[in-house]
Amino acid sequence: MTDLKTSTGNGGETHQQASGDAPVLTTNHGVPVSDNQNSLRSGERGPTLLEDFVLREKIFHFDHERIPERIVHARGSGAHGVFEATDDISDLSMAAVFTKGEKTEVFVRFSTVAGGAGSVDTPRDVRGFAVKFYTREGNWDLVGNNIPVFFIQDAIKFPDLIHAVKMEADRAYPQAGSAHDTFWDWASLMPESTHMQLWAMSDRTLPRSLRMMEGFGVHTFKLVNAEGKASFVKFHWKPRLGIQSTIWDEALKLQAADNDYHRRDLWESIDTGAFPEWDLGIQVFDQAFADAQPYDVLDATKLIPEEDVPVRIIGTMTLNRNVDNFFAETEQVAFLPTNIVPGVDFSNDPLLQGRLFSYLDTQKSRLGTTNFHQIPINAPRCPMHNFQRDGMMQTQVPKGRANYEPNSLAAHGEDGGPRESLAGFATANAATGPDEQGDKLRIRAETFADHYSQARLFYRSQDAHEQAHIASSFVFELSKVGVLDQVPPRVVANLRNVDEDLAKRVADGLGIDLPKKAKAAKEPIDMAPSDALSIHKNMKPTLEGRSVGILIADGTDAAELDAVIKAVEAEKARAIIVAPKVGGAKLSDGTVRKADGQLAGSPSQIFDAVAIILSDAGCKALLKEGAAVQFAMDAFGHLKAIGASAAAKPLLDKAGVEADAGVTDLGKAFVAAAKHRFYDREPNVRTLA
Ligand code: HDD
Repeated sequence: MTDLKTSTGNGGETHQQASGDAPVLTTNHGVPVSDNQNSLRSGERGPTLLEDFVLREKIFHFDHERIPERIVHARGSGAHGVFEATDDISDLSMAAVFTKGEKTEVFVRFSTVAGGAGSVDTPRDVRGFAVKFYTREGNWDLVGNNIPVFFIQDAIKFPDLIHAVKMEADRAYPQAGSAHDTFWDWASLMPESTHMQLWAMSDRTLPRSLRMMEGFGVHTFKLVNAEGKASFVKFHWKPRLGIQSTIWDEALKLQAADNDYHRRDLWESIDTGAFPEWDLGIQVFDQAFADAQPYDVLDATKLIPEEDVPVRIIGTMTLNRNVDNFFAETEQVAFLPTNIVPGVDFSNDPLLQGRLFSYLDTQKSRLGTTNFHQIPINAPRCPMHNFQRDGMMQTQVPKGRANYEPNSLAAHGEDGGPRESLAGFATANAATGPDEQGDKLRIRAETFADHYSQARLFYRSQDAHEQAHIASSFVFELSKVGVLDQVPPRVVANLRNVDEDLAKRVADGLGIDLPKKAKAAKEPIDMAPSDALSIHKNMKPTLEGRSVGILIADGTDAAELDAVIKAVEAEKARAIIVAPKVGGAKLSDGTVRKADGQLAGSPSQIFDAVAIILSDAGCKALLKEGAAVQFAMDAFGHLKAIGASAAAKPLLDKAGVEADAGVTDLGKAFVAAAKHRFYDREPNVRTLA
């Protein structure tokens, strides 16, 4: 128990002196500190003394608190958890992490890509989905995204992509978004980025919650079994809560309402015991399948339709513990695609091959030392021995003389250090087919030349609402291209190879003539649409893990309110009371009900559905409250269910809420409606491209 005696100094400041079990405040070198409020000075009003090591150490350490932020994925949120293997795949991989029933500690970091560490959570952006498995055979890092393909085919283009998408070099804006000249200038000149452009312009880049995103390893990897037999594999994370996204206007308003919307949502879910879960799935295939496809499985701009190779679920990941310290864990965690374990191997994907250099290199720059693997969040949980020594910030104290190998020190009774094990070899030698060898060339295989067929596949697999969102996003983003008039037509010229209707809608939305179709390096083909690529076709009608905002005011019927709260909580959702004053509202039965949020700071975009429970007098008062009108108007505009008491009707009318399947009374119909979004409403509330 902390036991502090408090006294007041001359300046009125508080001194808290340790007694009992409270630890003594010390310097970094363990010297007790008697006064943490006043620096050492000569006389009461004299100069501060250079010898004040307490002051100097404190300021010195503070001055160096920041480390370089990640060049990409700087804004992130992390959590601890466990992965449990649920299926026996020993015929495919010898990795211990996949042994049925094996539980492996994990750390996950989700991120946006383009923004700085202090940027907001909800811009239109790809999300990073990086998982570190602390397996008993060493760390395996699956460093993926929430989109299964990437913008480029070869890592040599990565610096150009990132320079183009991040804030522009001279003016240092915009922060965290692709809607600007340099990104679209670059993208319009890189037809290979077209498929990922389509994903980026879809609602995939507007996740409702980090807990409701899919994750993908993106590249083709290999699984290797104990006999050294290799199979190709793609990794998928499937969220148990279903995939769900917001819509653009909602995401924009979320930025204003809560910069930390996703970070807070992740933290609070774990904190309240609603642990986020994902199933890990694999698509496994062999060289013969790969050879038969119209795309190259080593090309990271391509996916393998789940209808062609079904996803087999092999385990479940549960995030069950928030970090104790953001910097020590989430900021210092270092993910390395080079971290693989026996039983998992790389493919020759040229994007993956380039990543294998970049991540190790960047950690030295970020964390300052080659010994970053000793930082607790990065350290393997299994024993680790080798002959690497010294370096900055070395924290280990290896004993004896064995810092080289081979050695014969053991013959003299000394510790000779660790030795090689064949356990590591089957992985390194595994091949799926004849190794590709040949002349040294800077060249890309002809099988990488088709840049449009899968973009078309993606677009044509979406429902009509999703297609409208994609077309409208292109219009929005290209409308933000300033002086580079040549860029929007160039994007549309590419889109003509994807889908003529899409190109027309974008050109029309921009108010430009349809440009000549861009010349395709290889003519696209029509692939069979894949339902797995649509969010809407895979949404789960559920309230689990969601939240319902309940707007009340003085006079709200207490029984009606309690019934809604009960019904919402029965669905494993959170009921959050919003009132004009955070102290609460006086209900019909005379009791005062405290609010979870004040109306002005709790707009409806932060909820999945809203209930508006007002008395006649309460409604009358709220009619003059812009935030209340906006609450209903935005819930309607963001296609959410609205359950309202009869007396709330004037507020709904003022907000322009029209009767439809999503506007209900407060009974069972409301909870049933709250499990859905009402996309059919959208043409009534906004014009889409
Ligand atoms: Fe990367 C970070 C995902 C291509 C270079 N990347 C980073 C993170 C994720 C990804 C999730 C954040 C990890 C964390 O939370 O700390 N990156 C991807 C995916 C890619 C990809 C899915 C393509 C399939 N990346 C890629 C390429 C390169 C990099 C081609 C360089 C050639 N990525 C980096 C990096 C980062 C990084 C500069 C920044 C911070 C870090 O590594 O640790 O090295």
